[in-house]
Amino acid sequence: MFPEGFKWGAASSAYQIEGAARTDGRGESVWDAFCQVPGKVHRGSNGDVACDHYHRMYEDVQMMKWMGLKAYRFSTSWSRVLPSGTGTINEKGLSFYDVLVDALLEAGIEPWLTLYHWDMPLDLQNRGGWMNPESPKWFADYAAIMTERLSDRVKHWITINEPQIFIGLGHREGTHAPGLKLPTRDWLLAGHHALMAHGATVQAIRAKAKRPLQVGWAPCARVDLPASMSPADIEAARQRFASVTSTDCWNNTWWADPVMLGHYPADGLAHFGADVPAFKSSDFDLIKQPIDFYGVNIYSGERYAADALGRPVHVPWPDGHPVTTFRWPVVPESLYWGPKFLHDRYKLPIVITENGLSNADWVAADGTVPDPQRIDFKAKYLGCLLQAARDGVAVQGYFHWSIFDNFEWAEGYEKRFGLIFVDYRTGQRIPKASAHWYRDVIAAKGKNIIPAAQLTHGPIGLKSGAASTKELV
Ligand code: IFM
Repeated sequence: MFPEGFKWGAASSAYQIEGAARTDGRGESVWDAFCQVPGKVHRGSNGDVACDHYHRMYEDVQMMKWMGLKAYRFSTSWSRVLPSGTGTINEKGLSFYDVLVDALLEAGIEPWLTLYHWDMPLDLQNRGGWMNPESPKWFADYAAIMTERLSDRVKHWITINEPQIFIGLGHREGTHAPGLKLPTRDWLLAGHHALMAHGATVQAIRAKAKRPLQVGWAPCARVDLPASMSPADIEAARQRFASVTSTDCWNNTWWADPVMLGHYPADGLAHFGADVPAFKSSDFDLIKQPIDFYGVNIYSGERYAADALGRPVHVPWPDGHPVTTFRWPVVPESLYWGPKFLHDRYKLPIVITENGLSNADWVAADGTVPDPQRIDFKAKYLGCLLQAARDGVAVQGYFHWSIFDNFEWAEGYEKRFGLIFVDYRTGQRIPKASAHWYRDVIAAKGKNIIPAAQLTHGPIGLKSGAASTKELV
C-alpha cells in the first residue's frame, strides 16, 4: 500500500506550458533569448505560445480535476512577476498565480509551487545571472514576494529544479539557456551561487510564511543501481551513487551534500582540484537549511556490479533494452534504488517530483490517443516505488512529468511527455489512455499497483514472488 495521504500528482513548468510570452507585462527570460539563437532549439521553436496555458488555465485545471489529481506541481515565472528580475512587481503576472492557486484549491488539488525551473530573467542574466554573487539575494527577494502573496494557500514549496541541468547544460555545455560554455571554475561558482540561492530562499520562505509550510528542492538523480541483488553489487552501486566520478555536473553529491550535510564531498573537491573557487565557510551555513522533503526527478538509471575489490563496474544495458523516444533506457528499478539510496543517505522523506517518458504518441482514427508504453512504464516504475515504500523508504508523493505535452527545451515540441496530448496547431487537449489509467490508479489510491517483487515480468533483481527485496539481500 502507498502511505496514507500519498500525493498523486503531475507536474509542469512555466516556460514549457504557459505561452503568453509578451502578455500582461511579462519580462524576457534567458529562454526567450536562447530560442532566438539559430540552431539552438529543434526547428527554431520557442515558448511564445507553448500550450497557451496562460489563457486556458481554467480548462486545464478542470482536466486535472477530471483526472483526480491530488496535487499539481507548477513553476512560477520569475520574469512574469518581476519583469526585470528585481524591483517593480508586475501585478498582472503575480495575480495569474493567485488565480491559478485558487482554481486548483477550488478543484480539490494541492498546489506545489516551484520557484525556479530554469527561466532566469534576461535583465539579471545581463548582470551576470548565476555568476553574480548577488544572485542568491535576487532569488530570495523574489521568493519572499511569492511567499507573502501565496503562502496563505500554498503549503508546499520547491526552491530550484535540477541544478545539474541548468548549470550543466546551461553554463557548461551551452546547449540550454543561457548557452554558456564556462570554464570549470566559473560554472562551479555559478552552481555554488544557485545552492546559496536555495538556502537563502528556504530562509526567506520560512520568514514570510503565513502558516507552517513544507519546503524542499528538486534536483535530478543519477541513479546507479546494482546489477544483481548480491550485497556486494548493492554496496558497489550505493558507492557509485554517492560519488563524484568526473569533472562534469552529472552526479548527486556535489549538489546534495552541501544542501543536506553542509559541505562539498571530498571526492568532488579532489576531482575539481585547483578549479574549486575559494568558498567561504559561512556559505555552507546558508546553503544547509533544514528542509522538509527531498524532491527528486528520476527517469532512468545505469547498473553496476562489484569487481573483486568491491568497486563499481558499469554493466551496460544490452542491445534491445527498452528505450524512450529520447533514447533514455527504461529502468523501473531506478524508482526503487534512487529513493532508497537518497533516503538512506539523507534521512528525509522522498517525493518523486518528476518521472515519465517521451513517447511516440498520436491521435488514432477513433480520436483517442493510445499510449500503452506509458501505461506499462508507469505501472512498473510505480511498482518499484511501492516496493521501496514497503522496504521502509518514506515516500510521500509522485508527480508524473508531465501533465501536458509541452515545450521540451532544446528538443522543441518534438518529444511528447504528457498524460494529455496537445495539438499545437489548435491547442486542443486530449487525455491519452495513460491519463485514463492514472485516473483509475489515483481513484484506487494505488491499490491496483503491483509491487515490483510480485511482477511476473518484474524489474531485474526485485524478483517475482518475493514479498520484499530484503529477503533477497
Ligand atoms: O522537461 C524536462 C523538465 O523541464 C525537467 N526535467 C526533465 C524533463 C524531461 O526532459
